[in-house]
Amino acid sequence: MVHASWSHVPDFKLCNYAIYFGASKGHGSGHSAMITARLAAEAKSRGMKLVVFDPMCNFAGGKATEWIPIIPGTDAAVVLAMSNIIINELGRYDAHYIAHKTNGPYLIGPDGRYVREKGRVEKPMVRPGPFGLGPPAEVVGDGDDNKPLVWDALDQVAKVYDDPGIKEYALTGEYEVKGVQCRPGFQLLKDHLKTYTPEYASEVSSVPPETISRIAEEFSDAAKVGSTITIDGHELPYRPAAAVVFRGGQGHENSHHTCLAVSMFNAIVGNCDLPGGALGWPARSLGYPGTGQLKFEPYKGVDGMIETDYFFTHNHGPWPSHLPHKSDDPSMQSIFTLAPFTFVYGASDRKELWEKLGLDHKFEIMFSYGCNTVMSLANPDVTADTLKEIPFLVVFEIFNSELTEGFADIVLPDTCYLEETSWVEGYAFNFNYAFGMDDWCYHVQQPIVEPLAERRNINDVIREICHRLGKTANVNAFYNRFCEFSEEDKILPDERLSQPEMCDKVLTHFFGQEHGWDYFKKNGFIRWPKKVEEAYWRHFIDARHVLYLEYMVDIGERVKEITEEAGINVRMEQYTPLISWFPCSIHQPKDPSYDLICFSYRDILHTGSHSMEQPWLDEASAMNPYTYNITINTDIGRNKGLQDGDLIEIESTTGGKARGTVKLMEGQHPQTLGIAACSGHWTDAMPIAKGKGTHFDTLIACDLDHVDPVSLNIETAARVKIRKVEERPI
Ligand SMILES: Nc1nc2c(c(=O)[nH]1)N[C@H]1C(S)=C(S)[C@@H](COP(=O)(O)OP(=O)(O)OC[C@H]3O[C@@H](n4cnc5c(=O)[nH]c(N)nc54)[C@H](O)[C@@H]3O)O[C@H]1N2
Ligand SMILES: Nc1nc2c(c(=O)[nH]1)N[C@H]1C(S)=C(S)[C@@H](COP(=O)(O)OP(=O)(O)OC[C@H]3O[C@@H](n4cnc5c(=O)[nH]c(N)nc54)[C@H](O)[C@@H]3O)O[C@H]1N2
Ligand SMILES: [Mo]
Repeated sequence: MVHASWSHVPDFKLCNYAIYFGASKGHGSGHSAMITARLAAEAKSRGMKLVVFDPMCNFAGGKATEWIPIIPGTDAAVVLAMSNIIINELGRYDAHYIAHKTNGPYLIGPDGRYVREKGRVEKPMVRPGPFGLGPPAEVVGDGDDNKPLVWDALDQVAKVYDDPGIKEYALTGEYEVKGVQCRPGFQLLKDHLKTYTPEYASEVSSVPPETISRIAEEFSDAAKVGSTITIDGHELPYRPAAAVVFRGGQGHENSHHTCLAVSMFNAIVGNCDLPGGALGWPARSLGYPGTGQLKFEPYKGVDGMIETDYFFTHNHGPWPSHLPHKSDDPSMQSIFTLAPFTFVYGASDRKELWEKLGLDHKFEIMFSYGCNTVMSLANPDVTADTLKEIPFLVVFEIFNSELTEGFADIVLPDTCYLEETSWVEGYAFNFNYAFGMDDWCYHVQQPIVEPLAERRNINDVIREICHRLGKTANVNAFYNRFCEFSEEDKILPDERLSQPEMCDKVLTHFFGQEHGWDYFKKNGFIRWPKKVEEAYWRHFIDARHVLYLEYMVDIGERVKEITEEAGINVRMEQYTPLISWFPCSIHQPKDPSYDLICFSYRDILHTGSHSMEQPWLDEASAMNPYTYNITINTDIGRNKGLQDGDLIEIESTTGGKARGTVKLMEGQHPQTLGIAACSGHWTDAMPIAKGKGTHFDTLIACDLDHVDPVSLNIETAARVKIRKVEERPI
């Protein structure tokens, strides 16, 4: 929606002031962990100031110039208060960026919608179905024949937003257009932000008001709004300050608004995908110079908003999003069209939801590849309930796990990365490419040992299954489309390519005849310089992102209609176009004896839940005080009569119970408990990992009441109480 990417990072090479809201990028976790570790270390030694809002002072906070403890799930309140200070008190925002790169200047009528050239058209436009799947769907926005209007402050007249004759976009004020009173979205936002005083944000987040004001001022100073930098002959805006958010800040019932609050905060200083600012993972490639292949870029879509075909699949679909409609889709994503994923299949209330929607859904088969759903999703009792109902479950794994032992009908031993031949690892997500001006690089995987025992690569197995089903032509058609093979390069319908043959085909297509599988086998990777137009694409591409969430009006109306009719209770207040902070269930316990908020964070030693069985990492984990222990603020712990090594039981408001040992910690927010990684394995198949650490996910729920009602992101923190116990196992 903003960066045409999965996530964002500071432009480490040029940034002088970075703020993290629950992210650990550059400290051994987060995405592209090794690229960011190198760049973050260089930035720190160059003098970049790093301010980390985090409930604990561990990997991110411990490396920060300044650690600011915060109550989980309250980041947006702080961000909005800082935005208020920058816009309304300091008046130091980047008016040019807001006018040209966001929908801030679009005129908003009394109904909350854009004021358009031809007024409101009742019949929405139709575009391909969500994610290119399913039948065509109605889309928010009216398309090219009925554009939103802006006000030209010099000509004193309304024009369509992309009229080449616009002299000066009005960002503030009130106007009358075609008899309608309207104001630019930015003016509405500016007024709305006034309710976010530092005192209010402080009450919510526990961050002192003077800290909020100071950081806002430092950030807007550091951003040097108005300054420019020349790179490779191009003069670009220079904005050496960035704010980023990831799983910590975003994993709550107010996720959609929290992420967009951080993006708005960046937009205020005009720094997105520009030198020194907040960068998405590379979203624009002009193609490998020799062949022009591997080309992708964001472009101007409906109502001038950013769209991209590359990210995720070649069928992202339009932005703004599709309008909700009733369908027989049990994921409920035809209703919650702003949700990229669904929680429904593993939810404790799924049957109730389906019944209310008149759906009778049952899975017949599940294929699982590289996830341990029963460990890593939410309370295993709930997940197990879903899994038990699936008659046939096939798991591709490299170890036996809670999922294979408890639920799989067939376990297919997959190859591990040391046994694999693959071209796709260098492609996959844009995570594989370094951001900023660092070179492009494309790598492959090649086996360094023969697959052990009966291991077979999933690719071969899936293709074999498809072949036996008579679907080889479909598989080939998929690859032809995915790789964008030319007519003469297309895989023939009945052709069955081995993995090395496929590698050769794809690599020569991308990088030319001289760079086939043989070249990569010898060299491992290929690299080429990035262009300014790629690294800092925002300056070169005419496309906007949202500050005013106009899509919420139409989408909200429909969500309300559909869910009310079905008798499903959705917290509709989040369907507002004005970016806001909303309290979550963790902030409002019905029973005050649940006095702590328990959260989880990445341990740099571990990956997901599965590295817990690695003997070396187990040894290292036992030597550091965090991996296998539950952290609590020292004073609070002592007040509760606890000392290091004591056993406690944690009970959450949603009925989960877990046990583990305590580690008192000065650098921890007094109202919180921290649990590292995803530990607490219980299967006999993992004798090293079994019984070590605490299974955090037991404490979290998976149901409609504990998701963000817009993005369907589940609440990843829990409201809990603790008591001292004598015995360990649970
Ligand atoms: N080593 C390692 N690296 C990984 C992974 C791994 O398992 N191991 N997993 C990968 C994956 S799948 C992901 S999604 C990324 C995640 O990447 P990040 O989101 O960067 O990693 P986390 O450690 O989960 O970061 C969360 C931080 O937020 C803090 N936090 C928790 N709740 C809140 C809150 O409400 N507000 C604020 N301000 N802070 C909060 C935590 O203490 C922690 O410091 O990492 C990827 N990289
Ligand atoms: N407590 C806690 N829980 C969390 C999080 C957290 O921070 N804390 N973070 C959440 C997030 S952001 C994410 S993305 C999820 C991740 O959750 P999952 O994706 O479920 O990750 P894991 O639990 O590590 O399970 C990965 C499985 O893949 C297997 N595997 C590894 N390599 C291969 C391979 O090459 N081939 C095959 N076939 N299998 C392989 C491993 O053995 C392991 O069993 O966890 C979520 N849950
Ligand atoms: Mo993740």
